[in-house]
Amino acid sequence: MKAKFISLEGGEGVGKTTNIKFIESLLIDKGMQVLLTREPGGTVLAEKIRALLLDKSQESIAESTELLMMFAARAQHIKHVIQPALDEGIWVLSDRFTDATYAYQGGGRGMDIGVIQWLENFIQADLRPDLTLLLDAPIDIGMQRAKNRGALDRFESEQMLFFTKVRDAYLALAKTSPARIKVVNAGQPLDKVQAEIKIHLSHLIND
Ligand code: T5A
Repeated sequence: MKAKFISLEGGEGVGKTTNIKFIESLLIDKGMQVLLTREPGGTVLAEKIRALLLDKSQESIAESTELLMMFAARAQHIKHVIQPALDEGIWVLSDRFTDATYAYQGGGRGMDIGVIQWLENFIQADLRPDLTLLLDAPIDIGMQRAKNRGALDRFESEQMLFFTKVRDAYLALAKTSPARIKVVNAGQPLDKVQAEIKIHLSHLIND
């Protein structure tokens, strides 16, 4: 079977990191070779860009700078990690990908969607995830989980209105791409979240 590219998306603290490990173990049980990665990040240079993006102690980052840094990190990630893995038959699981740019920079920051689409086509050509699991939960649940985990980064320190726009943008994306983006109710206990994830994965594997 051709290797597939799966991304996990959602707001802060909804459980992407927790569930990506669950997905990895499900796929390994099915005999797939799996690469776990994340955005922004995934290569040495892209992880340096991530550290700059999440650091709130430096000069304020202009919105256009933030957008270009996301795509600069993504270009490295695709060239050095994602595409080579897929070419070798390795399934790729990414904790966030370009839907996060549409949700955070497009929805949250209000940046021009046309510019994001242009950058997506320029950087990715026709590379898109085969399946995107959008973990959706009320914002206060995710933020409480993130707070319990420790100090908040530059994005997590945004105001409620920002996260509302991000969540709305994600749900709008899911409506426009229902075949690729599957919404999972991440406000439930973990076993129920994982039961939903398992159903979506089995459809992908059996396709
Ligand atoms: N960004 C990223 C952009 O603005 N544009 C982009 O293009 C991209 C790619 C990256 C930041 O960059 C921004 C968005 C982000 O702000 P990140 O680390 O990927 O940051 O994102 P975070 O949302 O900050 O990731 P977190 O690690 O905080 O959250 P997760 O991974 O969603 O949550 P997780 O799995 O760590 O879980 C949080 C806690 O909740 C518990 C877990 O055990 C953990 O303690 N938990 C549950 N508890 C109860 N019930 C459940 N169902 C639970 N699921 C998890």
